[in-house]
Amino acid sequence: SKSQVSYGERAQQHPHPLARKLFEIAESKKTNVVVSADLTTSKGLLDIADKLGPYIAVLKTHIDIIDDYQYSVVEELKALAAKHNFLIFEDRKFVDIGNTVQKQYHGGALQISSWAHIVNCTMLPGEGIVQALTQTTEGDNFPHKDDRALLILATMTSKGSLATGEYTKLSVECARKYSRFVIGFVASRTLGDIETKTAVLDNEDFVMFTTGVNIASKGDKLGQQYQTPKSAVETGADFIIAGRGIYAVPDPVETAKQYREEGWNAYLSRIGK
Ligand code: 6AU
Repeated sequence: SKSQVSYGERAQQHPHPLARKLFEIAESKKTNVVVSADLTTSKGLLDIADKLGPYIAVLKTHIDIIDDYQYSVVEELKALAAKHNFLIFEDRKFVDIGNTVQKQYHGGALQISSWAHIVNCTMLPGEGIVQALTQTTEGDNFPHKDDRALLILATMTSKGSLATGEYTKLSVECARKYSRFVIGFVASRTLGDIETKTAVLDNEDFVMFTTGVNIASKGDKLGQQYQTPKSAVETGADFIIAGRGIYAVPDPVETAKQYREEGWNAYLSRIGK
């Protein structure tokens, strides 16, 4: 895997333009933090995006949990992403037949493909979901092709998850087959060795996003399971996703800086610096 290679080098080598941009952001801002901004009001979301913007590489949204959602919210979010140089990841977890996910991604109430750089999907429906999402970014009338990418949810952090074994194996196979749109995974362990027994090939560069990251807690009452930024990066995370550990504490800015430092130091020791 590419886990011993620096973000700067991966920025130069990666075949996908959005992955290159992501690694450039990480390198220049010295951060591998993704804040999961699971706030339920527009104001809450935009405030956190503006305050934490300087310390994060990616802002992750669940746009459908915003009580007072209007399209202007994502326009403001886009402006903040430009101001602070971060990417937007809508954590939509598409999970349906190809025909349905195309409509959910491109049009509808949320217009996700018009503003989210990154989206994710699960492999439960089989290969067709990845094929369908990939296909619609390749049409002539889609203007954002180089600026959009997909992550496959290859394992889950919740207790008793069934995203293991054959499910995870298919995630890796589809990431390979559709690498023109899929840049990596949301997953919690090094996929190649542990889950699939299929070693990730040397020339591949799957970007690994690891969630369930929290410095102060081991889990919640609903089955979420946490590890620290350090252990996530040590076991293969390129980007660490933290939600409540950052936005739901008294001082989110100081805490974001702390996650950034821990995540960055673990990255530096991983690449031998
Ligand atoms: O740090 P938390 O527990 O407050 O938030 C974790 C965030 C939530 C979840 O919807 C999401 O990460 N998540 C995901 C993602 C990112 O796809 C996968 C998973 O297995 N576990 C998980 O918590 O927004």
